[in-house]
Amino acid sequence: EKIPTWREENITSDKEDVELTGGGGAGGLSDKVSLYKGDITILEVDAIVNAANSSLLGGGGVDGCIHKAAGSCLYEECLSLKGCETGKAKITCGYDLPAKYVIHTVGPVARGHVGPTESSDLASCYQNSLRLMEEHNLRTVAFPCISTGIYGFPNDPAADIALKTVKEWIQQNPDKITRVIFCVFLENDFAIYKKKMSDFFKDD
Ligand code: AR6
Repeated sequence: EKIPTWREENITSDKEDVELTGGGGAGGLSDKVSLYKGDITILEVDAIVNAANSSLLGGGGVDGCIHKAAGSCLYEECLSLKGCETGKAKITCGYDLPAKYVIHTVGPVARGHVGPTESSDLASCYQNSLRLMEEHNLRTVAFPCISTGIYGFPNDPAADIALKTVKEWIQQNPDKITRVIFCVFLENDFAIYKKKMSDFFKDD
């Protein structure tokens, strides 16, 4: 039987820790990534990433869900950050969330268009979020599909950028981050990631 090179984790909020073991990679690339479909706000990880806007003061989509679940202290801390540029990232506490921290990143407003600027800004969101993980010695992180909702980045190329950027980061920084969860919310993204992940994270 073929050993899967990625895993779908059924993570529930009543677990003390997100227990993510097993698989055939023996410390390989595929042991560090998971695909999870559902609400990012229930994940008990070191940090969840928020697809925010440049004000960092909340909005709709995943941003609205995160602020609602974290409570008003998150808004207060975000006020003190004085916004964030596209492609950059800033970190706050997680407050009422099970996640310890929230990394707020601002994806490009694509409105269906994928040009070099949109693509490099989206890659920067993932890179700068991972950089903050390292700076704060955080090991487990969950990413939503940044920019693919209200900001209109087409889902398929966005997944390619997310997977490629995370893969390169893990290859270049193999020791620190132990788990990256790709948190998809829509069936369409689940299908896209499921198909692509087995290619991107093959263990040789
Ligand atoms: N958990 C995980 N993913 C979610 C959740 C959730 N609870 N809710 C939605 N998604 P979007 P953007 C998915 O629009 O395109 C906000 O107003 C959603 O299905 O949240 O970067 C901000 O304040 C989609 O796959 O973010 C900004 O103004 C993905 O999260 C703007 O939207 C991202 O969709 C940012 O737009």
